[in-house]
Amino acid sequence: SRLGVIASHLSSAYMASEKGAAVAATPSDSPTIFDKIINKEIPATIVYEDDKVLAFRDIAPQAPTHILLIPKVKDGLTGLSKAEERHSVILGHLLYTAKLVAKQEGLEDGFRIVINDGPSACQSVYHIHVHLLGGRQMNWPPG
Ligand code: TR5
Repeated sequence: SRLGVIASHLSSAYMASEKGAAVAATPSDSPTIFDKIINKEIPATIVYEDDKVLAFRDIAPQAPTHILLIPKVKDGLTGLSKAEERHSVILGHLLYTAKLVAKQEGLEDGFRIVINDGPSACQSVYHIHVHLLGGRQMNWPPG
């Protein structure tokens, strides 16, 4: 089942975090749950797709609109901290796509982009992803 897939992934890759509800994972370049979403092995609500990026709704939304944008080919980009100059094009494409999806979602009044990197930021999936959040007033500073 979908929940079973998620649960087995959680038990193998996740650990409890001192920040309570948030979970962090051990950094690794192993395949992640996002590869299964890219390969359509597990379902996701895809809102945008092209040959390079996939955008789908976060399973645990933190705002009325909460979408993740990921590169279809990870190419070592477990997180932004692993970026090399060759990744500049895909990184730009992810951000430009986030703008397109924000418009598609009707976020005319604003939106927030988040990239969590590493344990201190509570990154939980080591396949780089851009969070697109909107549909409510976002607060600052973030948690
Ligand atoms: O914490 P970071 O920044 O690494 O963000 C990872 C995000 O992936 C979290 O917001 C999770 O809620 C989200 N996530 C995790 C799973 C998942 C998902 N979004 C959509 N579908 C998902 N599936 C099927 N399984 C997950 N384990």
